[in-house]
Amino acid sequence: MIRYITAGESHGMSLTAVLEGIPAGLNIAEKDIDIDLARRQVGYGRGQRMKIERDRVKITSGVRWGKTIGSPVTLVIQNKDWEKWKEEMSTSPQCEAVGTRLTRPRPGHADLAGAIKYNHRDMRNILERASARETACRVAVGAVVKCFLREFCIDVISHVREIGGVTIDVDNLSLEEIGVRAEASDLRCVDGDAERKMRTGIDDAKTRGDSLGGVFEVIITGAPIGLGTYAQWDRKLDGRIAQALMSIQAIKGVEIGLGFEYAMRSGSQVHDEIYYQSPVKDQKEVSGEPPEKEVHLLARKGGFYRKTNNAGGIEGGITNGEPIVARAVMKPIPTLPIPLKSVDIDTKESLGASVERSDTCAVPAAGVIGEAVVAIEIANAFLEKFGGDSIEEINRNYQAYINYVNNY
Ligand code: EPS
Repeated sequence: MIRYITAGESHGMSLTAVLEGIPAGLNIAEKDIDIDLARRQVGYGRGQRMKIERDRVKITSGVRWGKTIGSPVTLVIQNKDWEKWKEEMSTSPQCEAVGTRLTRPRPGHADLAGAIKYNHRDMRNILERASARETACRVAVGAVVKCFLREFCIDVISHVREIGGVTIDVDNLSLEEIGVRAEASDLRCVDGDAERKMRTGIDDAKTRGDSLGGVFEVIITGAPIGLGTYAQWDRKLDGRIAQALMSIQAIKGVEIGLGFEYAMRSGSQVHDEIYYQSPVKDQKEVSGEPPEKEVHLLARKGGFYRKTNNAGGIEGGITNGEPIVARAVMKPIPTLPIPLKSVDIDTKESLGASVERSDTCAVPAAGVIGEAVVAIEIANAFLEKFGGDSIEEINRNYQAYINYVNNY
């Protein structure tokens, strides 16, 4: 099983993730991770911080000569802005005298509840860790995990469906087209008209000193039938995906497949009917040669399939072989240039909340973070089923299963 923890404050020296359970023999390079770190940084509506940072990872353990060796992988991302925050964020008690305190909690942020919980009189102790900057670590972890999934032809894409009430209005795009269009748009939006309106909405919000939220969608292709299980509540894959997405800063709701729209339709209108087509037999399987990657693809070209995917690829907590589709809603960022009412925790006076530098809208970035956290859940379900200590061992287990499914 893959597990990881992250550490680091938004304006601290660096962010660190320690990742355990990545099998040996996976090709991994810092540049593979940097690509996703850069994708997390773009997005129309982001603030000044993203102009300061050029997030780059340093792998400091677990990889030798370009391959994982089975020991914990440590990923470190330096915060460039740290130079300006050296004293404010110093670990030394001497700097407390020159530091400033934040005493007006922002509605919608962890500030007040966190300060009371941890007995802090300075909101900075809360916001530095509650900040979405931590998600750079999760994207780095996710990038490693995506390399693992790609070994088995499992791919992850995301796109933005809605920002500030403007929703995309395009039907019948292939998954490939969704991926291509999302990457070409700085709002990660596949619909040009909606994108223009979203942009205007973000500009207006910025002018008003306000912020906007929205909805993104993560799609996983190539996952085989049978990941996750109905047998125990905490092993249901949809539940695990929901938890992972909900753990992203500012996420307030998650849907799988049709999601909340199920409430508006009857059973006969929503359940994905089952069809069958003989799987294409692979020559290598017949001849007993070690199968190659193409075999995974062949396995999905035939067998049981659906013409619709309202279930979002998961039934009873188990993948059914269709693409996995999960959506999440992000609330508007709580740091507002024109602040909402708050109370000073020292004087108990009613005053505007404290204002920190922030983004107007970070929904496109949240989509990239969504890719990472969902990828981690899929990889874990995959390892549960096909687990081994090296890529070769997992591949053998996986191939045996695919051959079995093809003959089912
Ligand atoms: C973020 C870094 C932060 C914010 C934002 C996301 O940088 P700073 O606080 O220095 O401007 O831009 O953080 C928040 C949304 C938040 O609530 O703190 C990042 O790297 O994604």
